Amino acid sequence: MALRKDFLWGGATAANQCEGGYNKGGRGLANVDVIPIGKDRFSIITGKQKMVGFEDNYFYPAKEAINMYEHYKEDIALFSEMGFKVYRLSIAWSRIFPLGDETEPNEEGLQFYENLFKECHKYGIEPLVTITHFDCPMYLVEKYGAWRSREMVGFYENLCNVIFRRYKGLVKHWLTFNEINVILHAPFLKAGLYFEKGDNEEQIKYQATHHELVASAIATRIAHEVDSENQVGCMLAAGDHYPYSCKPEDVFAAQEADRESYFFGDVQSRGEYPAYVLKKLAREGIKIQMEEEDLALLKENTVDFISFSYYSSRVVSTDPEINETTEGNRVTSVKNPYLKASEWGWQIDPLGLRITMNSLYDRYQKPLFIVENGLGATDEPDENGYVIDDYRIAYLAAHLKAMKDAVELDGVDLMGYTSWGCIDLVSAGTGEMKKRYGYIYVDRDNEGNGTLARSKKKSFDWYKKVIASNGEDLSF
Ligand code: P53
Repeated sequence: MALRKDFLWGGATAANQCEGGYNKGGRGLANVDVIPIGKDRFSIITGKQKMVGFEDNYFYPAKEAINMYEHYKEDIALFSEMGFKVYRLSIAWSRIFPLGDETEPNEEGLQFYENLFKECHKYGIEPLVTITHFDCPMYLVEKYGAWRSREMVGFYENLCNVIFRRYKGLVKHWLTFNEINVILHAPFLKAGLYFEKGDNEEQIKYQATHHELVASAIATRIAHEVDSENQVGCMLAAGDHYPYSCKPEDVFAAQEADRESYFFGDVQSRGEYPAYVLKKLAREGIKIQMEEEDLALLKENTVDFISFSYYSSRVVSTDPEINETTEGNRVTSVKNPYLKASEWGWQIDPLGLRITMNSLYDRYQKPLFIVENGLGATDEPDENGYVIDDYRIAYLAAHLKAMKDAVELDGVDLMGYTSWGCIDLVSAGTGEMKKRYGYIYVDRDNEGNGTLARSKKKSFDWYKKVIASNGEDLSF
């Protein structure tokens, strides 16, 4: 069994990392706008340091990003030249509802995405839309404490009602929350949560999680009601945990670490809080406030497919001597001595993708969709401005090979693959432009200098050939 004939090849971006135009078209301020590059970024992302507006002496890369707000036609034309069948992007909530709690949406914001989706369809590209990719209107953060408040469910429901109706016929594939499990590790970036002295962080994070899970189920319900063609996916930051050794304690620790993420997928796909989470919450004294209808909502509105990001596997050890860590995807992992790492310390493990796909498919028995994967690297354009990114091609080719193995040899049902940052954009983790993932180079640096000119890298033509051959030809 080869890849599906209608396999959805493409690339992925997120509004806050590429659009810019933070104050254009009536857009309101969002949490993602006020996260600067630099040494305070991590404490702001994690909600330990409060940043509610722009302060002097900081640079905020999302304000302009790569200005896709004004360049989207040119960018989509380039995606089409590569043969994209799908383009994953996210809607900036505060373009549609600038404050978040209005009853009437902002027409200019709605029109922007309508134009963008129509531009995709001009080339036969299906938009795959993430409803929220880390963003939350800043007004909701300040007035309601963002997702810690139950009222968020209603505001999100309004957003969904508006966009599902407006974009009916233009969008069929939806993801409710990007990397929903990242709320535990990057609560301000992911869900607009910051903490005051004396806050019970775990309590707040799990309560906010419950609100997002309920909101996700409601979104799924509305999507199906509005258009029976709509398919809704959950979106998990994935990457299996390996035990460092075969010591049973290590194996158990790895299982527990996996469950921290599975919890979200379990609720969204199976429709129930799993027993291991209920036990953990009770043990830790975390009490989730639920409304009467919540459990039925979760049960009756499970997702149609499972989407995930995969950059790396992770390693767990219970041995205090084994403590050499790596800077892996925000959640530090013990270093895997068998793997090499990227310049940013993310360990490179193509077989881990196949392993992760098998774990997810065994667990949920629903079609999978890889919606993020790729290598963040420094690119050095040559004298003609051309980037020969063989390192990126090697990473992608190895991962695509592993992906095909999971499909062809293991029988995993896979809908598509969108590589992350198909055009260079701002890094979510570090705020850098220098950490590039694209097939398309964008002339902009960490300080915001550059012409924003787009140019094709070597990987552009390679990916075009991969898509044209439906993944048969990975050579370079
Ligand atoms: P950057 C945490 C864990 C795994 C992936 O990351 C993560 C994060 C948050 O940083 O981010 C996802 O840009 C995310 C994208 C992000 C991409 O991975 O730090 O969905 O927004 O850009 C890559 O290299």
